Amino acid sequence: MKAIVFATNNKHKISEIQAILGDQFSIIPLSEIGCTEDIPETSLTIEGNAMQKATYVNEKYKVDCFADDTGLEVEALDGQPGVKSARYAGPGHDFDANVTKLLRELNGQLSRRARFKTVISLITSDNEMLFEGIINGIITAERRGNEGFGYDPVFIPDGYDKTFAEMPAELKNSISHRAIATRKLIKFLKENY
Ligand code: ITT
Repeated sequence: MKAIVFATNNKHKISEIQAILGDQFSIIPLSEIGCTEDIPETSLTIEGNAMQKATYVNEKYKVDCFADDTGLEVEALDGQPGVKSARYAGPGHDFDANVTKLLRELNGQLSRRARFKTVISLITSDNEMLFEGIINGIITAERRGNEGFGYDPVFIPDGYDKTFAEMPAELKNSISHRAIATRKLIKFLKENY
C-alpha cells in the first residue's frame, strides 16, 4: 500500500482521514519522521495555513506530504472563528473553552448558520495542490453528543437532525468537510502518485 506523510499534530484528524482513505493509502505520522515540534500556522487564511504546514514539513524533512487546515465560519460572527478556530478562546487549543466562547457569542443572535471548511494542501516532488471541502449547517444552543472532536457537539449539518458528535464516526466521515476534501485528494493521488 502506498504511504504519505500527514503533517498534523491532531490525532482526531489522523483517525478520520485514515478511515476515509481506507486501504487505498496509509498515513505516515510526523512522529515517524522525527518531527515533534509545533509547526508554524501564521497565515491569515485557511488555504495559507494548510500550505504553510505542508511546506514546512516538505522543506525540513524532504518528504512528500499533505496537511489539513480547518475552520468553522459562523455567519452572525462575520466568518469567525474561521482561521482562528483552534485558538478562539486563547492559545492552548482548548476545544471545550472554544465551544463555550462560541455559544456565548451566539447568544441572542438571529442567525445560527455556519459552515465547516477544510483545505488540504499536498506537496510532492511533482505537484503542489489544494483540495477544499465545505459543509453548511447550524450551531445548536447547547452541546449534544460525545463523538468526534472540537466543535462537533454544536454543529448540525444541513439535512440532518443530529450534531456531528451524535453521529457514528462512519456517518461523519462520509459527509463531512474533511471527507469532501479527502475524496478529492484520493482521486488526485490515484491518478498522479
Ligand atoms: P493541526 O496540527 O493539523 O494544525 P489543529 O487541531 O491545530 O491541528 P486546525 O489548525 O485545522 O487543527 O484547527 C482547527 C480547529 O477547528 C481544531 O482545533 C478543532 O477545534 C476544530 N476542528 C477541526 N476539524 C474539526 C471537525 O471535523 N469537527 C469539529 N471541529 C473541528
